[in-house]
Amino acid sequence: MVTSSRFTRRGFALGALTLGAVASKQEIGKADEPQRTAGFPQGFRWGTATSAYQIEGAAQEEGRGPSIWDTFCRLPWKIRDGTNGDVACDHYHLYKEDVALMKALGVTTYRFSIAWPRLFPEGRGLPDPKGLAFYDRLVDELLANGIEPFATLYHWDLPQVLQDRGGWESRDTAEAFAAYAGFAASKLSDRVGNFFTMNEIRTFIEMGYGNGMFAPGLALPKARLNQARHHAVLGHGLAVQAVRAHGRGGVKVGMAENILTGLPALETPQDIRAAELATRQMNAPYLTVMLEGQYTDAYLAAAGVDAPRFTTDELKTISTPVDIVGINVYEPNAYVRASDAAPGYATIPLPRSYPHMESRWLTFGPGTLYWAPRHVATLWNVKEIYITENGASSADEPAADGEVYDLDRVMFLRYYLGQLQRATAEGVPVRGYFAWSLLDNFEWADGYSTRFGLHYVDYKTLKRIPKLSAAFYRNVIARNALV
Ligand code: GCO
Repeated sequence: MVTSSRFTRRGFALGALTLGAVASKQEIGKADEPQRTAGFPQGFRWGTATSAYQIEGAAQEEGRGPSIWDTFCRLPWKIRDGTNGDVACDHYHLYKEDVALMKALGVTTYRFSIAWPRLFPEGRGLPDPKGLAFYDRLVDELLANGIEPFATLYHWDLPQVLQDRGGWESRDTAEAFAAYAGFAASKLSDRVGNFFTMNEIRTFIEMGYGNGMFAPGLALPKARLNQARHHAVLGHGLAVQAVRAHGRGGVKVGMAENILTGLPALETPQDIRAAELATRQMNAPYLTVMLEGQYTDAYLAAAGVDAPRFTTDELKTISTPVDIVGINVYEPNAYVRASDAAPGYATIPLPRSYPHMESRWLTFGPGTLYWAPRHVATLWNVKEIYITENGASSADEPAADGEVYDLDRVMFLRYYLGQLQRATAEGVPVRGYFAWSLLDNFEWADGYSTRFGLHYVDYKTLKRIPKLSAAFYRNVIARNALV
């Protein structure tokens, strides 16, 4: 039920693409006619997203402790190109330049992550003031440029010392995470108004503890895997409470989760209901338990004797009400049709010819960016949704003139954003969108071989080059609309 391979981790969509404005035959070619636009709500937040290990570099600097990714990258055959995040984009030193790139794009928000091992090299105990100082500088630079910071507290860089004591298999890790989260909120929430606890619990658990493709590289038996899932969502709930207890009044907090999205094969009421049911089940140990406070019966029945051990109190903690729900939206995960047989839906297979982006797992499904937030609003009555990540990999290379013409990424963004526009026009409460990513960066087990940036990074010189997609995105932001 829960997919764990990188290729299927996130599906496909052939749904009607309503781009708001489609030129009729007679209109085509009349260049002097005013352009039609498909607008976004006033005050819609446009941003970009990154994460600490993927861009910062400076891995040994200023007291930072090692994380599980530092360790994992040194194991043979784990990273496709044998690289690691020691230098990455060197954002730690070049952050001012990167904020200038954001300013040139015109974004009003930026989602970054804080490296837990910079603040607590030992995972817990005494914080390292030097680690915090970097985020102080970054936040101040963002604010000085009129960019609102959104901070993610955990984007997979667990302090190695905590992994040595069991990592997410241990309940203590959830407690340590909450202590760190409370500390970070106490120091930064005077300037950072929105916190995401964890990025994609599904991915770091399924890939890190389920199939071993990500740090810490474990492939646990089912019962232990289910327990690790449970401790991670528990850590989220404890951290929500800690951010509220130690942050300034009014601070907003939620999760940034990798939702698995079911798309209706046809947009009939029956298939739409089936897609909702499928989405609720596919997210049972993650978003569903975090937003409902219970594991679904189907999840527990499928887990059987391997089900996680939990208490009612823990379920309450896990589902501590959140202010914001962030969803990372990439590929469609299942196309579903209504079915009379339990569970009320049937998944239909993708045709072999179905298109994908440079990453094979990233099948092209613009409708995902409509259905994912719509399901979140319908299933769980969420009032403030953010698209915390959306973007595409492309085989980028500078052309002879030095420019990077990422036409496939431009196409991806145009069609996906068209579907997001459809959602907002229908009243789905999406408040903002963070493009993944500002820069090409360390793409986990793919190393630097896969590029997701709006800006090309030449890893020899660390020079950043805005791609065609950056110009496309800048226009969308400037007009708050798709043209
Ligand atoms: C993830 C992370 C990002 C990735 C991005 C592209 O979902 O894996 O949040 O760190 O780089 O999603 O794969």
